[in-house]
Amino acid sequence: MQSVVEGVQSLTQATGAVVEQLDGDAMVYKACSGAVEPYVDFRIPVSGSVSGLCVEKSKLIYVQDARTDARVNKEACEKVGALSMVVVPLYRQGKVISVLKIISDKVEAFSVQDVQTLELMAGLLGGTLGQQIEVEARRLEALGLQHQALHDVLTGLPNRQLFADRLAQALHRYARYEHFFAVMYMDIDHFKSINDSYGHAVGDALLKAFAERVRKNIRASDTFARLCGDEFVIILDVGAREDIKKLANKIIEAVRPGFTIGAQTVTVSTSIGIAFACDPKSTVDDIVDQADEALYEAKNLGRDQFSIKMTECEIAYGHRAQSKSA
Ligand code: GH3
Ligand code: MG
Repeated sequence: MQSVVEGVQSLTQATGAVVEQLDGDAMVYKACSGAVEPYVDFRIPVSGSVSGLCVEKSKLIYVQDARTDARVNKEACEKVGALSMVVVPLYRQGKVISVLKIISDKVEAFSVQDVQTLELMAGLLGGTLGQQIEVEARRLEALGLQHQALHDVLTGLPNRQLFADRLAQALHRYARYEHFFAVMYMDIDHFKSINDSYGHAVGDALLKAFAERVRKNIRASDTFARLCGDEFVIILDVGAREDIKKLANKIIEAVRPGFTIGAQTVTVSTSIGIAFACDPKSTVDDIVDQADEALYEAKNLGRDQFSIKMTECEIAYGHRAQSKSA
């Protein structure tokens, strides 16, 4: 598509060219060159635009002076600097869902030859362009569906399935390269009472705000997921064991100040259980169970704190980290 708009611009007097696609009640700039290059994804309402009219009437439209032509969307023309334009329909299986348009920053810029060139290109390429647009739309739809399947709707974080996949990858890296990592399992303290006191909607808003606050305290390269309810996990690359303790404290402290939700200020704390990757033969479930056990301990110790799952490997790792930093 990009080479078509660039080609048609260079073969005519155009200062810019664009392929627009019908999307609901808007025409969307899908491929742009020259003066309109910065406007990919720009949307203009179908009604009151020349491109919309071109789709509706399935015929070429030549606007000689955008300032005085009642068919154009004046605001959009000013934005992209179009004073004259020619728009042709692109046919795909007998239907018009997209257009090819050339624009100029001068009035009456286009010759009969320009118009013929544009029609010729549209005739030759219309079907192919339409097909490309459909393929692209399907690809984006598939990506959207895939994203939906692997992310939590409320917070937008990776869900349990994506977390398990990332944890399995982390375990492979650990087994192969001794690439150390830890899992932090966190659960909001007494979250049920928030739902009970303020209602489920406030509970939902709190979960979102909680996730956002935690996210600000970790690296983009860490996997931060919501497992279910008020349970969240982080897979972290670990430098030194002390780093993990510092980070756990940082998160616990970041959560303590109240969250403003509508007219309410809601205060919560969180408990954290930490497990280190220790055994190359560990499974995803082993690590999660260990972090969950540590979380249980943090809850039993009075909440609002973290606990680390002590295993032989973890102790060995602690020594290793100490000797590294010594
Ligand atoms: P604890 O300190 O032991 O963690 O106590 P808790 O009250 O937080 O207990 P627990 O973690 O077991 O309870 C989580 C509650 O979260 C239970 C459920 O009603 C609520 N919940 C689960 N999913 C959602 C959700 O999507 N939105 C809201 N608002 N509440 C949820
Ligand atoms: Mg809880």
